[in-house]
Amino acid sequence: MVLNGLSSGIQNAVDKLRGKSIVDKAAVKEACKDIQRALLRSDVDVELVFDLTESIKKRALTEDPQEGLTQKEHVVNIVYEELVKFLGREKAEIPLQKSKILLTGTFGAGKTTTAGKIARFYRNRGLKPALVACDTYREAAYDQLRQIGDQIEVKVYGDEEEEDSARVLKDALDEVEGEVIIVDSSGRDALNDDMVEEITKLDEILEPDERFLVIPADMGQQAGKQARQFQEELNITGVIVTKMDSTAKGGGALSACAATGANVKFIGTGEGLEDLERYDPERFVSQLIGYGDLEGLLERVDEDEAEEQAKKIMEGEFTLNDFQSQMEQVQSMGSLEEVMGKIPGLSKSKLPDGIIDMQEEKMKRYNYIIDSMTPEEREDPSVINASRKRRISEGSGTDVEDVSELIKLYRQSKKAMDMFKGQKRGMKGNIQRMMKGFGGF
Ligand SMILES: Nc1nc2c(ncn2[C@@H]2O[C@H](COP(=O)(O)OP(=O)(O)O)[C@@H](O)[C@H]2O)c(=O)[nH]1
Ligand SMILES: [Mg+2]
Repeated sequence: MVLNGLSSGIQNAVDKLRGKSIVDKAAVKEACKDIQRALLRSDVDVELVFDLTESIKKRALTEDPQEGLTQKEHVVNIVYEELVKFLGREKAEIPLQKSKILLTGTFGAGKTTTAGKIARFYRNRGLKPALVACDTYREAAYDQLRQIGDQIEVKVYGDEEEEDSARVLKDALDEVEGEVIIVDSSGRDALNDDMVEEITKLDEILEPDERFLVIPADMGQQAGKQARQFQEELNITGVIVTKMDSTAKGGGALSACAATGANVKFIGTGEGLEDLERYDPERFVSQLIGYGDLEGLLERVDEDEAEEQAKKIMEGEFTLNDFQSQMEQVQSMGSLEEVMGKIPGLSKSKLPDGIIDMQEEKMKRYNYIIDSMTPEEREDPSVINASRKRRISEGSGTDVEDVSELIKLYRQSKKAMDMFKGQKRGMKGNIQRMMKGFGGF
């Protein structure tokens, strides 16, 4: 799981709180102790930890519960709100428009991998990305980026032979075709004069919209110091914290960045190019507390339609019509994988591979196929026999295999939905309502 030790520690604290019959001063204190322990283990700065638990204590013991909340819900809600503030407050804005992005960071931070992840992120949202390999420092850096580009079918510009990264960038810009230009650069052990000089040169040539500092989460609270330093020297516009999956120190890195005012834009959650999430503290804390983040997910879809769909899923009528409108919503929200990963109980491992790789092209084809079906077939795909399949494939200009593939994918999704349905109730609403649904307050 992405959040490692921090998640289980915080979840524990909240679960314990939830299990109490009354939440009094002693219970609040105990919860604060548990939260302190979890955060300190995650390498969060001691002073920050104490400030946080002080605020929680103070609010929990002095504020009256909002209308409609029990004392217990009230306290859990305060924990939630304070943690959100602590970990960054605002959801990262990533405008989907033409832009130029320069990546910087120390050796091994994850720049090159992240360059590919960002390219994939934009590609999946319908913008054409281009990658530029400006790491002329490390052996085979160009090859590494080119292989990444191949995986996601994004063109990589660069010159294996050229040693001057400024030259590489200039040449690339002369011929580059793409709406989002992502420039990878070379790192050093630390931000030294040599590196500042090189990045500054690239910066002048590129005139980027974003300068992202890539920081590995295993730096823990040291990430704050590094973010400040890069901020001062290179005027970074955002931070990407990588390797959230492979260290217990993610909480330290995120809270330290938040404390220095550095904007965390994305987090890296694995070695795969799909392992990138836009950073959203509310969603992140919902996950920490263990309630998934349906809220973050649903906020991006049409509310009424989402509710209607949620109801249908809960009632067990997940038809191809629902599948189709979900595909549409998903296309407007981000990759399906990203979306599914946010639904509690529907972790990646339970998802059929076909879903994860579903690309826009395929989605389009699937849409044509569903459009070519009769209303009866859409409501109940089990009536689709071989001759109907042929008719549908002809009508939609696709192959019979495509039709079979879609039906299979639909069945798998339905199964996943049924599983989800069995687990949880309550798809919509604010955190308090969500917690009611999940926790049995
Ligand atoms: N587990 C994990 N590994 C990552 C992540 N991002 C990058 N890596 C790995 O970190 C190593 C260094 O990454 P690279 O992109 O070459 O770093 P660079 O030197 O900054 O360009 C590689 O082995 C990557 O696979 C992440 O989010 N999670
Ligand atoms: Mg690199």
